[in-house]
Amino acid sequence: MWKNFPLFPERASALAWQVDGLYFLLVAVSAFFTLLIFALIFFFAVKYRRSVHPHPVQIEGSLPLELAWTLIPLGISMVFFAWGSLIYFQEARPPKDAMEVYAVAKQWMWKFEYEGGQRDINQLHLPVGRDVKMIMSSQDVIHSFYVPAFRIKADVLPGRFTTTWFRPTKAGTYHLFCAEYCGTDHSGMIGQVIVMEPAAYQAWMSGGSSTGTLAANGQQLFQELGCSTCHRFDTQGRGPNLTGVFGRPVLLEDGRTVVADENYLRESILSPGAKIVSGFKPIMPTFQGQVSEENLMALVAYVKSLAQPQGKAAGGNEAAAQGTSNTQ
Ligand code: HEC
Ligand SMILES: [Cu+2]
Repeated sequence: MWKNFPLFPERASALAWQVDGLYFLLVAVSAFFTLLIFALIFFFAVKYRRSVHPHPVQIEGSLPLELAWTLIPLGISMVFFAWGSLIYFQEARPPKDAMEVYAVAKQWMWKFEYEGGQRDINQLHLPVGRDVKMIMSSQDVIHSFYVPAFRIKADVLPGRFTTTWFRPTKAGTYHLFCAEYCGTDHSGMIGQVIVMEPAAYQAWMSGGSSTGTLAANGQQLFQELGCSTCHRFDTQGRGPNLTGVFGRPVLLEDGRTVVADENYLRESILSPGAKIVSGFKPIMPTFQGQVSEENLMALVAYVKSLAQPQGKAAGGNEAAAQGTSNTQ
């Protein structure tokens, strides 16, 4: 029945049920009050019809009534608020050990890059049961990453990273839409999310042509663009040592402290003058216009890998390692 009459998209992520639960509650409460109001209108229209009550009495002021219609809606909306925030906070905070996929949106396609360096266009391959963190940005206008089966939608903006995460729970192929009107072929900006069993996923991953992990590509760019002349790992260079920077608080020259997240790294590379690290001079040149979105993501992945214990730094092969250790 659901196949021919798809009122609801399939539920294929860990969070899908919670989103639907809240949605059903909203619909149920709205339906209840709509019916109640219509029933009461009808009831009072009959009860106080003119032939029985020719001269209605005006009633003014009633504390119990005022309290009732203030407190009951307040209580109900607080339930929505609390439940909604609970889901929102879960959705806004990716788990630490999530696998990461970088996405670049542009008119009118989706480009994906995995930690292992494999690339995909308009297709996103994922293993079932793993937490996935999407790190996304746009090359031109605002787009929006929307996978109905995961109950996930996140805007993708030019000039900064936005993130979202989910855990696919069911193998299958799901729709990916752009949910922000972005020009002539907006409606054609569609793709597929292909969720595979772990073994099939491993096979797919190792079959794809890859030119080294994302972090390794970033490391190469780090040399080519001359970052390494200032950011050294052996001695103190003209720029800070980037080991362990990611995820840590950074003290700035103006006394503020900011956490070095993906957007901080992005800004450090494109507008180095925006936040100067305490103890350093603003001598870093801007790389705005010199690095593509993809290269920027590789650089960010590389700097992030410097903050992780060895092994993860080598790239996205820890999934493969897990896969083999399970079979031993
Ligand atoms: C001319 C020397 C120089 C070059 C070249 C350079 N940087 Fe920097 N970088 C600095 C200095 C100095 C700072 C600290 C002052 C500041 O925040 O601007 C810095 C800060 C940073 C930070 C913030 C570090 C922290 O501890 O918070 C990052 C990330 C960074 N650079 C990445 C890069 C990347 C990636 C490249 C190459 C694309 C690069 N830098 C090229 C000198 C340089
Ligand atoms: Cu779009």
